[in-house]
Amino acid sequence: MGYTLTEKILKAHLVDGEFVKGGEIGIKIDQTLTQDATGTMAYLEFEAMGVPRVKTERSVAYIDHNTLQSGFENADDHRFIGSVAKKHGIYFSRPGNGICHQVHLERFGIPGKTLIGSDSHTPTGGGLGMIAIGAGGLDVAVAMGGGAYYITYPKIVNVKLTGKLSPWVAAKDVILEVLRRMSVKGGVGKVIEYTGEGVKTLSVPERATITNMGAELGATTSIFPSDEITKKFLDAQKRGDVWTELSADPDAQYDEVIEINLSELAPLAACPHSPDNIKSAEELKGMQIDQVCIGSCTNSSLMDMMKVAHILKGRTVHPDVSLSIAPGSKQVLNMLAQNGALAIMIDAGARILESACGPCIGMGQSPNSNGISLRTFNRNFEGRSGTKDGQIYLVSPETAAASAVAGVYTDPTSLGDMPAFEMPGEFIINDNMVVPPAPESEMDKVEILRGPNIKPFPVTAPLADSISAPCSLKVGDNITTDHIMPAGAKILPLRSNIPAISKFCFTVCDEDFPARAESIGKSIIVGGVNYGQGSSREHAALAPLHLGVKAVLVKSFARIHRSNLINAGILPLTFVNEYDYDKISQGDELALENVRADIEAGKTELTLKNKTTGADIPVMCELTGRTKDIILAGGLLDYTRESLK
Ligand code: MIC
Ligand code: SF4
Repeated sequence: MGYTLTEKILKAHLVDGEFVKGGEIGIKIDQTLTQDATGTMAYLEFEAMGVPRVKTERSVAYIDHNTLQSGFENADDHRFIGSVAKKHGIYFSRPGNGICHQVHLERFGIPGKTLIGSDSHTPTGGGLGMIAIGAGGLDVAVAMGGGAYYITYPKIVNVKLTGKLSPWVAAKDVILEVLRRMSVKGGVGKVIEYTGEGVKTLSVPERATITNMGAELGATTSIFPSDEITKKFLDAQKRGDVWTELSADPDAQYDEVIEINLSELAPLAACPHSPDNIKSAEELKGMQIDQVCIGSCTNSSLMDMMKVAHILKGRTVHPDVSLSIAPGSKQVLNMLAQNGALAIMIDAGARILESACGPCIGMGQSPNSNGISLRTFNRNFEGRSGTKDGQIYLVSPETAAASAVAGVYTDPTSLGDMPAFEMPGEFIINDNMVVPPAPESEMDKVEILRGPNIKPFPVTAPLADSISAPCSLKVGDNITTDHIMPAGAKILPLRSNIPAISKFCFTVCDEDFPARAESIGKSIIVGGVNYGQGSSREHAALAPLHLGVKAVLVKSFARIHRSNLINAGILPLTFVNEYDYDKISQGDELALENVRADIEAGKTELTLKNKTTGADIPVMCELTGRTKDIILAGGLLDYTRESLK
């Protein structure tokens, strides 16, 4: 029996465990990336581990999220990350160089390699044929130190592409179609592997749009084969030497198969407030809009921008619409400047933003009250834009540009003939904004520059013998990390200060939660299905940790958030019977007697007592050998420190 591409790469990197579906495996990590909003914490953790130089083939620290410097905090973080990078052997992509995933695809990604990044959209690298996975900062710190990265051995879903996209239908519409079919939790525990004749019709940046937004399926990652088109892209980046041909064996076995005929797709949009709330252009056309934002790690490649410029050429942004455009990298922006496309955008009235995440993470450009905003981004969770009642629709760059001009949601296929957009044979290469690390012989001379906002990692403690604590918060289904630990221009500067950022924890759902949890001291959170979907931010675990949360009991978890809870030493529990969710109310006194001894003994089904109602509730605590030890030690940092002793 042949192998899937995922299996081939995982097999070549396997350092622990066996290939049993649902079992835990450890893989060697070749490359890591961090961004600044998760990076400060990741590097504090790396420092705490005491490893002098990174042991990966390539580690890159990007500055792209916290680029609005409305106080000293973000600038201090940039400086801290730059100095840590220089000392410990990490390449430093300076602010202005672009969004981590776009730049990594252009300049560093290599087919067949493994990459983990402290950002959930790291799977963008799957567009080049990498196994690229989003992870918490601590996991990235461990990988930089040479440790393996652990995942559940995934189910592998084959998305077979046939046909060819029609004019003005985009790669974004492909992933929106996959989201329509699979939902935001349909990918949990799975890798999505794209195959079929249709693959050959998609460029690397188009493939990367699809693997990028595979994060919204909850998938571990997504991957495309590495073929002649990959070679062409790498050649144009003057990196053809790193290319290897990679694909699944013809007789590879998949756990699930989904077929998509690209020729049959039409433009789609994800409606508020979930990336799987899909409607067709037909249903939305004519809807009045207030804002259009083009950019983000999903849709900011040169070809995306060239299509936008073509649509804007000789036109003016509608008077009722504000259009902003953030090209994904310095390379893209530079090429747009040199080929004249930037002038076309400026002429049309677009507000050009720096190459960074920007509005995607609420760093500016929040829409007006109740404003309707079309965005080429990947997430439209409630409040993420910075406007609580903002109505965010996720669309392709083609739909975004056509609508910006018309002032209403517009089906781009109404634009008529589409010219052939050819990727350049050579991109402009200038890596002058990537600072290489100091040589090892000089690392001692590098001073680490810490600002006053950078506070140490929160205090952890080994798992207690028993937990007796009230339910401080009960929430529903599909709680995102943007609910747990909101982002945006006001809160993001506090990413290196856990006590300060904790004051905003869960405030989207309940403004009183932080004060209540802190005054209770120890507590348990209860939630529904797919709890913690979205971002990799470990702050969504570290803030609850700071506020005294000892366990989170839900119907089901999203992958990265569950790992982050374990890494923070917070017990992840699931209901054995989902209907028991109704047997707990906020404020109920809950108890897990002898929980430490039970977990030590390898028990996976525990009994949670609701002392207020008297109900005994069976709960699952599925921890494997390693995750069990992490929880017992009080988190990954303590566990790693112990194992390094
Ligand atoms: C996001 O898109 O939600 C972010 C901001 O990039 C996060 C990381 C973070 O919260 O810092 C992610 O996707 O992991
Ligand atoms: Fe940045 Fe948005 Fe991409 Fe997250 S999803 S990395 S905030 S551009």
